[in-house]
Amino acid sequence: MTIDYLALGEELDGDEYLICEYTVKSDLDIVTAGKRIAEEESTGTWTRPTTLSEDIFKKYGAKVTKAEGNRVEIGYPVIDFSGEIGEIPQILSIVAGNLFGLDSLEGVRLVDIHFPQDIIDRYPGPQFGIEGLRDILDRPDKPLIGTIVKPKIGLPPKEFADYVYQAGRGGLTNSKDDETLVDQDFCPLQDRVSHVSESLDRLEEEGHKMIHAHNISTSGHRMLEAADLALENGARQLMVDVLTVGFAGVQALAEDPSIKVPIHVHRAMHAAITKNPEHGISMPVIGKLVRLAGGDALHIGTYGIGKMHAEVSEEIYSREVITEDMKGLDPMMPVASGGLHPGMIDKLMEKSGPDVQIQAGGGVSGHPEGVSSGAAALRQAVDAAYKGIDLREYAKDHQELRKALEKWM
Ligand code: CAP
Ligand code: MG
Repeated sequence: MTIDYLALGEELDGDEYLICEYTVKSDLDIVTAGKRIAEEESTGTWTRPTTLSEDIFKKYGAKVTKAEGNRVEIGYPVIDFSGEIGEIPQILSIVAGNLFGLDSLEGVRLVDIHFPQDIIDRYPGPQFGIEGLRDILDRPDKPLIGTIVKPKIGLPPKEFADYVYQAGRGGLTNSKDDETLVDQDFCPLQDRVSHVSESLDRLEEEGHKMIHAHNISTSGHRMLEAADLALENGARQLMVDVLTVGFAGVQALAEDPSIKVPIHVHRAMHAAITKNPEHGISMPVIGKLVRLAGGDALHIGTYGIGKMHAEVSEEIYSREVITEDMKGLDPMMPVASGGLHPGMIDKLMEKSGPDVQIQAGGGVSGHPEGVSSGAAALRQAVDAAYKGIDLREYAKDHQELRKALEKWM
């Protein structure tokens, strides 16, 4: 048997192979480019090792099963991901490793990944997900409505917690720390959590359920300590920036038996690897990995409506891959956030559907009448869109929404 990574047209067993789809930009022909990736990421290197036996290749070598246009499909034997210790970091070192740096490939983008059941079964998946969040908030079918406390940094704990209380008074179900706030001197985590917990308790006494996600993004062992500290002080939800703490960081929290609250997953830094259409990793791939690792809610964009760059078809696919059946993993709550204000909510919900956590930071805190009215305006916009009522029509007898539309439309 010769050692050849090409297996064009071969139908691989999805339980025996982890299958990846890449797009490639290269002077090499697409078949050769596919072989280079399969070789580099399994049993080969730039030259054939004399130590590579046919037996090793047969057992562990990757296979190029499709190579057409600018797209290749590569199957990696599931045994290449065996063992207890490697987990997601080791998966990524294969499917998203050296290949990105190969000089012969000007651009490579990992656009999709299909996990065998054997791999999926090793991961915690969402501990709460869509259903769990809805149960906690007693909100069976409408979108969750959230805000990000603004300014991103600078508010001391008491004022920060008052923002949360005002947002709850306006009817929001969720709030969160911004991705850049963790434990800075002006708003230490412990103080922030205990003050916010008082606000949430007060809202609950007034009959309103709301949760707030506290950002505990830090180094591995410190993150578990930070989680303990937050939970001891009344945190109802934790948040991490997955690209800065790593998928393994999300998994560590999801697998910690002492953590019995949902994990909100922000994606700060994602655009460094998702934005370039010719190189990097797609957001749907990141979404599948976060779902495996155990995130409960994940930012996936605003379908081109808010302030962030969007490939709408890819964002729709992101929503699909984190909510549809994934061999026994619960669905994750898609989070739509970034540059949103109440006047955009009807168009957003046309794309998102009702299983969404809609968030606005500036779109709440920038309301002319302040946070509570900004929150009420966002809630009113969601109510109107959910009932299929035109926002301007609804605004006629909802003055907070009217003021928001006057300012931003
Ligand atoms: C939104 C936000 C979020 C973005 C991240 C911000 O604030 O808090 O981090 O949603 O983008 O800092 O920009 P605004 P994405 O509502 O004031 O824009 O969700 O695309 O990852
Ligand atoms: Mg933010």
